[in-house]
Amino acid sequence: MLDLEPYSARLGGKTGIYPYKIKVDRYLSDLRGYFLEEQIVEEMLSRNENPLIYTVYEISREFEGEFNVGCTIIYPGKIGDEYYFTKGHYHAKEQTSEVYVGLSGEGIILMQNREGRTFAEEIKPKTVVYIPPGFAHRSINTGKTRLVFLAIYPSNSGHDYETIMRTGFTKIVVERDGKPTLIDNPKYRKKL
Ligand code: S6P
Ligand code: ZN
Repeated sequence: MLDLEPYSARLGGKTGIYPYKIKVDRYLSDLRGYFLEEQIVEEMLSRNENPLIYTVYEISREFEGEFNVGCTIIYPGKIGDEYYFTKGHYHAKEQTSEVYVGLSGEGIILMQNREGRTFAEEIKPKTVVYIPPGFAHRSINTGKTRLVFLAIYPSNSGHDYETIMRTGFTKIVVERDGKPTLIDNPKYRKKL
């Protein structure tokens, strides 16, 4: 039996969780090719405008059977009409699921499986979103403040970013008449 030790961490504050082990910042330049309006992204980057889109603070674990706990903070903002979002990924180990817990702000979790079956759930404080095995997931900040949520998932899940980078999600979330609206993604490509 492994001799592991319990820990506790505090939620809230600037980092969303503290203490944490790993911090990952994702800037606009890391999301090249992800937004619908690619030309806006390229113009911004050519002006050396490279906003921070989201940060993940994580307590990762080593062994199978353990859970990673990560806190994601997506900053408010849009590229054109499209709200800031995370890259989105499948878990490399398809059988693994994940639980998100909303801490502050408001947003949407987009989920889709490899057949293109798509779901969208709201994420906000006091909301839990369950992501079943086999579903890619992306989080979108549709509010005017930071969207902060906790993710709890098996330490051996792994991440497949490549598929979503290539196909995109079937839906995107844009502002229409001042409200977040789900529309078909004109750039979605069915996996070959
Ligand atoms: C990990 C979990 C989250 C995301 C985070 C950033 O399985 O789903 O911690 O890593 O929200 O999203 P992404 O798509 O850049 O990993
Ligand atoms: Zn995940």
